[in-house]
Amino acid sequence: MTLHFPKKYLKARIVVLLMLLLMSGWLAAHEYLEKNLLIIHPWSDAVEKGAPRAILGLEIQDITAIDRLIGASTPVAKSVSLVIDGKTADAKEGIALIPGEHVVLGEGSNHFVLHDVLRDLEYGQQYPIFFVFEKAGTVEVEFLAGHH
Ligand SMILES: [Cu+2]
Repeated sequence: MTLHFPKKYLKARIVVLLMLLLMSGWLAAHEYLEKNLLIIHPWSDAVEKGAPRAILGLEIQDITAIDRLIGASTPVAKSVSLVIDGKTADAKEGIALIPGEHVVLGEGSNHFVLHDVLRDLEYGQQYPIFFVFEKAGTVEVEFLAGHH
């Protein structure tokens, strides 16, 4: 492979690469370790106050005991529902958490929906959310608006 970039851009390219590395480290740090699972990077759509809905996703990893994610609530939305297989789920149904599995919730798969958003969810800002697990109980974390 031959690089055709003039030398004067080399420094700028290195700076950009270092910045990307730092940013990825910072984003990876948005995790919450609970006793039997790791909650990774909860996020939502960035929407304005009054939006009827915003999708909310997260990942769950390092599951060491069978559990079930059965709901969520947040002070920034009137209600939160869980969508499983494209349908609003019964709270008891929830999402099974099996040891060794890596669960990804988000657009195009199972996810949460915030209904009637009560304030602007600004890109890059974090807001509180309570996830409810059958065994782990209620866990308060923060989700990031606008970053998927
Ligand atoms: Cu994150």
